[in-house]
Amino acid sequence: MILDHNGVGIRIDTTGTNLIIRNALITGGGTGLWVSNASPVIESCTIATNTANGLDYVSGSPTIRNCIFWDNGDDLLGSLGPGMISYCDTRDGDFSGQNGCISANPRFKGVNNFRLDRSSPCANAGTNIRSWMTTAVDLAGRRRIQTGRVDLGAYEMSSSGTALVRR
Ligand SMILES: [Ca+2]
Ligand SMILES: [Ca+2]
Repeated sequence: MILDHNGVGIRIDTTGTNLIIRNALITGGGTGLWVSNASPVIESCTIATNTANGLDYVSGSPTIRNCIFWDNGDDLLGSLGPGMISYCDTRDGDFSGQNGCISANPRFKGVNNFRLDRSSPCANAGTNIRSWMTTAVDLAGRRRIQTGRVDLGAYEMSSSGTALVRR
């Protein structure tokens, strides 16, 4: 799913308690995700260049992992508990160094091209959730896990065309 919005990308309140959001690119004018009194799973998403905030957290217990929050007004806003977020890359550095989270330029391929460059620190930086990833594809239709470990964000770097292996 690519959500280029003008306002709030996805607003999750009590009616969306068990919502699962995967492999989504959320970008635009306003706030990407808004969570209140809900416990959604948000994984393998790229939430970038939202003019307000990436995630506006009010309350609830979301599970957020393997996501990139980059170049939003505030990437993560609100008092998220440390157990709610793992294996994410944020520009604002929230939770960096905890639960596999980092704060490093994801090296997108270009403006409005949120695929990862070969030098991206988000490559192979995620945690594999084999229950759904093994047979899944990324936002571009490529295998979700390549080179043995999932990448952060909605796009998996293709393993084809990688450097020759010397033996
Ligand atoms: Ca923040
Ligand atoms: Ca990978």
